[in-house]
Amino acid sequence: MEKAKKIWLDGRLVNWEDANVHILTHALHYGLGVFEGIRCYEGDDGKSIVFRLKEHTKRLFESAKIVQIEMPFTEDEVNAAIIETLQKNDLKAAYIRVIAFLGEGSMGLYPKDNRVSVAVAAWPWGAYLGEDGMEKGIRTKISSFARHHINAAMTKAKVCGSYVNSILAKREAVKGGYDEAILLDTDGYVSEGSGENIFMVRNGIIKTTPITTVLDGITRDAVIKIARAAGLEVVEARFTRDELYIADEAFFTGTAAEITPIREVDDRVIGTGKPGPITKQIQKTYFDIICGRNNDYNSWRYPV
Ligand code: PPE
Repeated sequence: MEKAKKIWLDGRLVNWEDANVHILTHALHYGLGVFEGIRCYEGDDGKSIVFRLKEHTKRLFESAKIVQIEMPFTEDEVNAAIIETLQKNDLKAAYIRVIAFLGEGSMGLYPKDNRVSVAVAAWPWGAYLGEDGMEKGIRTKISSFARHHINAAMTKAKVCGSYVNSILAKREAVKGGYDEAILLDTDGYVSEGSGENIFMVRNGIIKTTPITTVLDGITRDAVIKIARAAGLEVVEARFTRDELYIADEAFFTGTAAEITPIREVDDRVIGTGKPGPITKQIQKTYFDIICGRNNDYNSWRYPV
């Protein structure tokens, strides 16, 4: 990974190498931390913007609320820290990682006096599933690992520890020769990718998983709004793996993955095996908005 110069840690910028924590950091042992992944883009005018910054910070605080982490900063302070981190690192385009976690103090499952630390790091990160995947689509496999049950892990919260499930699924898929995993929920319906929401298109209708078992993705929300504004029908409904097999198009959405077409599921070719027209249309609008070529959603572009 490409490093930047500074990382914001608990209120000040420190050198990348000095942004360290103690080995008894509570979150390292038990996973109690919440995070966000956000992207900063350089627009066609050469100015940088953060995509839906406030929505991401809001979700970070909602994640913290769900798992009862008391945030030592306000949303405005976190937003300012993100902008400062981008500016001081001279980053025009970057992936931003914000994390709030339980630090050292007591050990065990009843943390009392542990300090909550907050950090913001940013670094250049290209196409998450490869440039080729973004253009031609990726090959996916239904995972043998189920997505967390809604009462086992809190699926609306982006909790560090929950991502062990994602890593198991992703490793299994990649080891099997695929690009990404698709996880089913505990009732057996399609839920999401290891780090992406999923959409399918069949007979002109776009379908995505209801937010019940999945992360309430900010890219997912953007795609729903873009599609509906273009007059396309979007349904939030459960669907099965075999409905996905016979879809005309399918794609993943996420901050890291952006809009990545899916060209195969379990060795079944989706549609023509190439990104379909609706996927391409939404992908184009998404990047036009980000680059400032489409001004319909200017509130999504937070200036750096
Ligand atoms: N589901 C999961 C499980 C998930 O982790 C993400 C984001 C999404 C859906 C899409 O949400 P949104 O980014 O708001 O559209 N995954 C983040 C972490 C990826 C990683 O490898 O780390 C991301 O995309 O930043």
